[in-house]
Amino acid sequence: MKLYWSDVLSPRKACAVAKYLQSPVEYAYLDLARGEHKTPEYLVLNPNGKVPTLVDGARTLWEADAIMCHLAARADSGLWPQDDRQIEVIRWLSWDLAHFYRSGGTLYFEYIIKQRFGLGSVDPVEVKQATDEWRRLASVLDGHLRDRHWLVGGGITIADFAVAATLPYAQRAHIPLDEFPNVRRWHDRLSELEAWRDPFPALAAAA
Ligand SMILES: N[C@@H](CCC(=O)N[C@@H](CS)C(=O)NCC(=O)O)C(=O)O
Repeated sequence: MKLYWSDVLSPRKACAVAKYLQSPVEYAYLDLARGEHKTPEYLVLNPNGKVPTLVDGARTLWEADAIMCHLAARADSGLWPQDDRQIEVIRWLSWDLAHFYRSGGTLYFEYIIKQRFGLGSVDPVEVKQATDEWRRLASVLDGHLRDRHWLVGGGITIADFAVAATLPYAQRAHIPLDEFPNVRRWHDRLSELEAWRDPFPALAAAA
């Protein structure tokens, strides 16, 4: 398997799961600043021109959540449960992509990506909107995690890897994580995993 990645948000999910599962992956770094994700060769694999992308034999997959599912299914891992919990996992993946990841991702973009790639200054209107929305969503998550260790069932699943994706950047992206103690504790628990703390192969400094 070959995993095309860069040291940014969406590939972080795929890299973390690949490291956690010790998946037999060959890593291919793409330098976004040099447009390596927009070359004709790469666009054949991923016509969106985005990272990550996984190639596993005849199968080419893009979308980080689908890649996490594939890696977990291939390893026969409970990260992608094969019973009724799967529906709960999909619920959290959907909630995340439609809502939570968007507001956290906006703050990540405003405070980290803009500066890193020279894309201009922080937009206070975007920041205010995203921060308000993030707080509203985080209170839903905080309530769910009040008496739970993980999002679904009794063990870690890809839902945890997905929903937490922006949280390692909380401080630098001005995400008010500390206001939500159950979310904070859950993320601290996740951060006990080396694969979560340090998901990227050695090469580039994480953004
Ligand atoms: N929904 C996609 C999002 C992929 C995505 O937006 N990746 C960003 C990095 S986090 C990217 O490749 N940005 C470069 C660009 O859009 O030019 C996924 O989860 O894989």
